[in-house]
Amino acid sequence: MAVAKMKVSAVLMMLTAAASDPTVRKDYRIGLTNGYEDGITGVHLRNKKQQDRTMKQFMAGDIGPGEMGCGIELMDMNPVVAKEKEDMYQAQGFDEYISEHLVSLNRSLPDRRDDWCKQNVLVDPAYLPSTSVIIIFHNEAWSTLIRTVYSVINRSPAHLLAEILLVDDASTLPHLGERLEKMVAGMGEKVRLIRQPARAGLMRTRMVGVMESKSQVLTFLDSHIEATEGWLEPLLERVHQNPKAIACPVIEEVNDKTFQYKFVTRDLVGVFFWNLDFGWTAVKRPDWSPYDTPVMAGGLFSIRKDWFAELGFYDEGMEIWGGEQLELSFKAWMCGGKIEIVPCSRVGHIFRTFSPYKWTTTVKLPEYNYKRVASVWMDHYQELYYDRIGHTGDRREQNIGDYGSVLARKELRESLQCKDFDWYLREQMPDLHNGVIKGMGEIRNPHQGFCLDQQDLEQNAGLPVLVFDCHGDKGNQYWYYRADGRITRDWMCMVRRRKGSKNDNHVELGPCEDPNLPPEYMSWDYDSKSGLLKHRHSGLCLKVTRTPLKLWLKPCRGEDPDQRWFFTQYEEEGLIEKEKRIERESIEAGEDGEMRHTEL
Ligand SMILES: [Mn+2]
Repeated sequence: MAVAKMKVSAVLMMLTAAASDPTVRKDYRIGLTNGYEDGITGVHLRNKKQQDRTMKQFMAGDIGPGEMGCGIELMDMNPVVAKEKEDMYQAQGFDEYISEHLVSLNRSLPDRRDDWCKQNVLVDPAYLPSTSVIIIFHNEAWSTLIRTVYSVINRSPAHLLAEILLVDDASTLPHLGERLEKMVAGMGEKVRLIRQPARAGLMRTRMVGVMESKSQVLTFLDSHIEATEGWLEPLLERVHQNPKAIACPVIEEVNDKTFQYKFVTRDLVGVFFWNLDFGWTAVKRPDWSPYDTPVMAGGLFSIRKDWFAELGFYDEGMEIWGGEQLELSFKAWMCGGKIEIVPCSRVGHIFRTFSPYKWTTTVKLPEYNYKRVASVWMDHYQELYYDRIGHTGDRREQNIGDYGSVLARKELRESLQCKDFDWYLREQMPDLHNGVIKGMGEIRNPHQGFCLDQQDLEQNAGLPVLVFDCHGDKGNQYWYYRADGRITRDWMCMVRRRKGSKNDNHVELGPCEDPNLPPEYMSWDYDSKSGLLKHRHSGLCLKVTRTPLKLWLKPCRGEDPDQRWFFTQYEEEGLIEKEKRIERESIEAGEDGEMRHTEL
């Protein structure tokens, strides 16, 4: 008896010892993280303090790692486990090891709603319509997929969640076979798994979900998200109030390395550039009320099914991924609807730094899809996109290439009697609309055969604008000259070297608007005859030298061949403005203006 008692107490001691330091595990030590920028306020600060407290609870051994959205870092790892972790990262594009082994599938998250949200409920949730949640996936990790589904079930009022449709786009990973079927079978009647026999891509796979759905309102989600408390009601309220609204939650970040749920503390709208890439830009909002966005990110939104049908659903002529959110955004606005960001609805999403997916398709993505969007919806402005692809100097048709038939999509647009793209730009993206483009393409000095060159990144502000041999591949040698005198890429402008700059070039990359500098400082006067490019503020002209290979601002000399610069395309009245004028004149001359959508 005495021996047995001793054994029991020894085991208890060991348990106590292990529990005394919750950061120590067999193969590593656990550290928690919850970093944010300084000066956050309001609910963001409140939620950060919650995360701080949760970290203390973890240290006390009261709670698991990752709770309340805390991030996790592993230290002093056993090298074998470290290798396994790295392999899992490479396979998924996020730290699946941490997700699988350390973060609960049911973890807690802060309530992200500002008090405003609770005081401004316009429709009693009892009277809101229910929704079908459609989640498509292809080779998603187990833990992130299940956590997605659990977060939706746990944080949606039961009467508003009609069903969750999991549509598998021909996954090949073993855990998504029978194991997933058993798991879903145990989730109750509301969760259904639908299989695609062959890889069909995002648009067609989502459409399978749409056709199978039973609710009037559809809600699309990615397969690696975490919904927070109260995420669904404000989305449904918006589509209930305006049947032609598309309502998007604020997409917060589930960090791909630590799985920290990170708060988005600024108000953002979705925008696009002439290469049709999507981006976010900050706006000032007085409160947490819904606000318009020109385009949406595309992964997460609610829409009424009848409105989606009227808009022709997705363009099923598109391949695999990319551009579908632009198409939906353009037509929603142009055909009488709207797109809104709903700050009271917050959903975390894992942003991958690379895509681990492989697909076989004969077309180049996302360009193939972008061309379909451009040709159907962008009227004259499609030329701005076409000019971004292919090779400088090649024929337009050769640069555009094939993008399938868009006849049915053009008929759809005609039948909906939509407004034109110029209206959309003016109303929704006035900066892009006002940024009349006079020159585009290379900025070439023919004497040296050099082109202006620099990578268009915000963090490149202060780097010299470079000159290299013209390569014709567009990219970093693709520029615009705007009617407001700016020489710009999509984000950044060429400006005179600013005070305190470290580069010894006379021109550098800088912001196109700088509250500390007069606009002339960022502006240039261009004479398309002489090729002189004169800095408006200093009156000096852009000059290149071969040795040293460098750009200067020098007194203007029309006879100096090293001061001559030419754009690949240039129109004094504006490139698109010229197209618009020609069309106007041909309509006035009695030609059939209705032809324009089908003729382009
Ligand atoms: Mn995603």
